[in-house]
Amino acid sequence: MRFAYDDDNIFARILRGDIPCKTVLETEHSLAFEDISAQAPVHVLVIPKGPYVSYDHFARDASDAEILDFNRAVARLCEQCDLEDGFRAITNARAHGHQEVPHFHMHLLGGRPLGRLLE
Ligand code: D5M
Repeated sequence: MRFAYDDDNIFARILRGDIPCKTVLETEHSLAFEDISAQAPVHVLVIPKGPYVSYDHFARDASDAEILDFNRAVARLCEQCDLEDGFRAITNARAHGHQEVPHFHMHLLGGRPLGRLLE
């Protein structure tokens, strides 16, 4: 698969500091910030700083250091955002996944019962 990264997407602009975000956590290779249209009391987007379009792009091409950093950031966020009662982690990819922003991001949702996702 060929992944073409669009430098002009909104999360790339957040990473460049061109537009603001409400940062929750920043690490060497990752950034977490509040989703602008929160669906739960906790709704954080976790993104790598590198130019990856989707989860499969990131998992295939990112360095071990970037992948470890991302996953450790998620674990830190679970503590920092008091998600001990549970959470949902979602990542949408491309058209069938209804991905709106073409920079890989993980939605981390929690703070209330989220209901059943799949039957
Ligand atoms: O969802 C993309 C998500 O990104 C959606 O929940 C809104 C959020 N979003 C869009 N623009 C911003 C800004 N500027 N700050 C914070 N959150 C934002 P997906 O469908 O997974 O691509």
